[in-house]
Amino acid sequence: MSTPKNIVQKILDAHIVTGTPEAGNAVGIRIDQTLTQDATGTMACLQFEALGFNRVKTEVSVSYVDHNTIQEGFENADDHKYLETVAAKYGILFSKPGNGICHQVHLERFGKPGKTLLGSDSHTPTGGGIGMIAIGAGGLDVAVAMGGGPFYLTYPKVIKVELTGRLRPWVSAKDVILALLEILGTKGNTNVMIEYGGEAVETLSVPERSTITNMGAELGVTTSVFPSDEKTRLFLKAQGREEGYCEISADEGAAYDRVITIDLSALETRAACPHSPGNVKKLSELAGTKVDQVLIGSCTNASYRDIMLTAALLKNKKISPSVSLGVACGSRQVLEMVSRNGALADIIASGARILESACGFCIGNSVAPRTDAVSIRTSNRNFFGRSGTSSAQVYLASPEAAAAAALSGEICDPAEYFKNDEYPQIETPSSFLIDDSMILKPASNGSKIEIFRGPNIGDPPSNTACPDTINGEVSIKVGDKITTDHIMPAGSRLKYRSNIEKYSEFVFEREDPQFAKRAFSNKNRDIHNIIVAGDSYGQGSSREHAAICPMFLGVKMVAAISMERIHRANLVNFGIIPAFFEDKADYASIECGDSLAISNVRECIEKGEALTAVRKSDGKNIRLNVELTEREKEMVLAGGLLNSIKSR
Ligand code: MIC
Ligand code: SF4
Repeated sequence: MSTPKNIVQKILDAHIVTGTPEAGNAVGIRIDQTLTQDATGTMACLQFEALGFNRVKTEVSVSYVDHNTIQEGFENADDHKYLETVAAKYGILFSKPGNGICHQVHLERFGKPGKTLLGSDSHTPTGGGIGMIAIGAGGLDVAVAMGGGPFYLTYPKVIKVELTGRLRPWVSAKDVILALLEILGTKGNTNVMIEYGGEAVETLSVPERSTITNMGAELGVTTSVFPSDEKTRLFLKAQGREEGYCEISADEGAAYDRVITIDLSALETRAACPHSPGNVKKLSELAGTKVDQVLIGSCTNASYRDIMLTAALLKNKKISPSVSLGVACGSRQVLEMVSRNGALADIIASGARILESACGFCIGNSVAPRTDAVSIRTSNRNFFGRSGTSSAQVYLASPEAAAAAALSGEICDPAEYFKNDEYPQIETPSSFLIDDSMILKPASNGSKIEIFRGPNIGDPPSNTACPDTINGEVSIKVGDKITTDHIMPAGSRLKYRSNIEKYSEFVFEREDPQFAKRAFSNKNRDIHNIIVAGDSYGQGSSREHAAICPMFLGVKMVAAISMERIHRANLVNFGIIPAFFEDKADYASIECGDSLAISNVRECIEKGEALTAVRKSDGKNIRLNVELTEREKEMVLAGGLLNSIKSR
């Protein structure tokens, strides 16, 4: 009899094209579906074009416009038109602005159990709620997958999260993932996938499962997946897509690297406190904190269930006069359904602002809170400054907790606040309102489609080959858990996503406003910039701009204690060496401005040997490990993936 397999192994093994499926091995997998969004998609599509593909080769590729929908100035509207024409030409479905957030819409209209999905957004694992292996990656990796190329990853260790019991009223899926964040934290979970199982799985609807897998991104795991079962079938049926259903469960006796049990009946409501999704506390400990702003929405908690629940809690009540409440449905499907059934009117009547079905506040491009405000949100990230206001204190919690805070004006336990009310039971509808008219189909023959290129659209940026001697300077030294939001701010800077030269002016803007100027001047004097970082560098988003813009400024190496998966891959894709301190004490001794000379760089990389950086001021030797697969070595040496493909 063959060895029993868990769900991760079943789906991955059915998609392997290169490598041996053993934890720690580099493998390549076939990608069935891709998604891109506008903030990363323009670069992904420029790269798709530069790679010379003439049609997507996946089963489904969808290009969503959901991030830069404010369209302040012409830049983003130009990007969107570019994306629309590229989609029409190359066989990609195009989801227009207003149709909803990529992950929510993808779950509703395209996700299929057993399939692989690669998305140029770190919350692509939302698809794990419907039984997919859904992975976030940089745009270049997604461009390759759209063209039919494999996606390379480390075959993961699998942690099983066994769910027992049943959620008590007022405790919700958000509290499950916050509890797991409390256990596993936001760092040290690279090359791991999480598989949910246990008797409680059947008590959670697909959107609730997706809230959990969505925020698995904050753990730093490659993805998270739920079984595909009767609940999955009913969800697909209600979306008119039952033919896409197949059952997927782990084999009896399947092995796991670790098992964590969470008893849902014992869970209490929680919130992630400023400034990390891993800084989790029980709501009872935070009760009484005055709240200025409440925002319900994002790809984590803006499903039909979440918005209906919000409406039920706000019905016939008024929010606290001191609170500004904003509600954004995750998709147009949700928005139209709650408009037609009257729930939206209950939300409006409570005093809420209705926001567009888009990323909006979550990416910090609108509704920034006032100075020193306390903001409680149902989204997934509360990194420093991400809301658009550096002094704001952002908490992440469930829609139940958010609604209670909006009504009372302070953080409180919803079970306590609503103790005289019945907990609203929101059933998954037997049929959702289906209208795909905002998803444009591509031309069957794209040869006649002309691509629109506004003045903002340039060529994809290029890099030079890796030098043999690094004449380096530590142009910035940062601490632990530096996120891509620290490296490459989004919010009001988002509109420059397609203008690398301009966007590069804002690298590490909040850490050190002089960094970009200093790095650029080093580059002009042939000094190679080195970023020095602590533990878990590059947490958070998949934005490859956090590699592209440093590359543009002449950064050749990031030397860190540890690094997160997507960001490390993006550095390699753009020819920046990811290096690791052999001795952590060297991290402590290095200072910004130190000159570091590294010789025989190419040879050491080829042979997989550690690099030795010599500090000019005192001659100290600092050993830096560079662990790369053969494929990655080729990319780093060539100065990035595009160069390595061209040189082949
Ligand atoms: C995010 O939530 O940080 C984003 C904005 O969706 C990013 C993508 C981006 O920066 O464009 C992500 O999660 O990958
Ligand atoms: Fe959009 Fe926020 Fe989700 Fe990122 S996390 S995709 S910005 S809603």
